[in-house]
Amino acid sequence: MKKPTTTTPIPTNRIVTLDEFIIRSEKDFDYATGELTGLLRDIGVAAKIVNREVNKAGLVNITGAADGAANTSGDTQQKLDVYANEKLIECLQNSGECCAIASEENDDIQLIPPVGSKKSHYVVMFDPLDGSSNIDVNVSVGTIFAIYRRHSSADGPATVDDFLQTGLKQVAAGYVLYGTSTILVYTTGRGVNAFTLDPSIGEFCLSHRNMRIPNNGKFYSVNQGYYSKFDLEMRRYIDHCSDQNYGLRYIGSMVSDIHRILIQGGIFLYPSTRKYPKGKLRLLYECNPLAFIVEQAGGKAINSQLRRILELEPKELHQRSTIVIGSPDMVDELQAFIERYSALPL
Ligand code: AHM
Ligand code: MG
Repeated sequence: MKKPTTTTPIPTNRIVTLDEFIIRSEKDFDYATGELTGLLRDIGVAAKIVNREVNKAGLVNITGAADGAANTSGDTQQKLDVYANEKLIECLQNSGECCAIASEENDDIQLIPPVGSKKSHYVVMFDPLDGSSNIDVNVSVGTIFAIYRRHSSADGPATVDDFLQTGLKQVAAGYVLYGTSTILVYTTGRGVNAFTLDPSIGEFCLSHRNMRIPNNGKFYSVNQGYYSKFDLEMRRYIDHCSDQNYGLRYIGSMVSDIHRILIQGGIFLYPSTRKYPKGKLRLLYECNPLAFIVEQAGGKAINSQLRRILELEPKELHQRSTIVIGSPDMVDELQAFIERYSALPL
């Protein structure tokens, strides 16, 4: 829970590492027991380990599909998906700051054994390597995470219900983009800050303070190959983007597309298709954390029925959702197309 007013002065005249930033921000939280701080640090460590392996992909035998593996959504698991999943779980286990995790790569929640007498109040959800079909061709991938305070008593084991909370209940969310540089972006509901990994010192250093998404942009981001499978309102909006000479940018790795939109403005859509009538992206692992970050930066995120992503009630761990996310004016513009052309009652 956040205190209403506190702001923590963060130095502007010298390097601020992720650890220092997290510790300085800790007193903004009522509970401030250090649990959340510890969790964010654990995730930072896991990100460095995954980054090291992603950078070596191609040199060591870690590209390609994992042997016979498919995740619960039926997607082929890459070796690096499995590696990143294991490393995140390992790092979160070490400190005992989290009592359970749910991963896009696992069917069910996984309980984390307590460390000593520590009682943890947090659960963590993540997509360990988003856009992993891009690894073999050296295109950016990312890790996405969301942290929630559990509903259930800290005296017993966590339950699935601890994970089935609306995105509004997120205590923190973030992503790590393994791109031309590696950058960790996160929010605890007090704005969005980004930390670029300086490989020479092995530290994430504050590089983008209080990120604000531009109100408008010149790029739209959608898999236009599915154009004929989209509903009329989406096709009309895409036609409109083309009429307006908006540029099309689609990396196939949502973290990368969202990162560009955070910095340059724009809109990202993944509407329903015949293959994915409810949308492809997962509400808990992808849509909610990215919606929290984008909203914190001044953007908007809704589904194709014009419902705010963060207010959707999850019914199951691997639930999918349609999504429209990005610069506020562009999301409003698309909303007008949905209101005008949708055949479904809104
Ligand atoms: P993944 O979590 O299995 O990697 O799938 C999610 C990814 C997103 O990063 C990306 O935006 C989307 O799937 C691309 O899907 P498509 O190839 O259907 O456009
Ligand atoms: Mg993903």
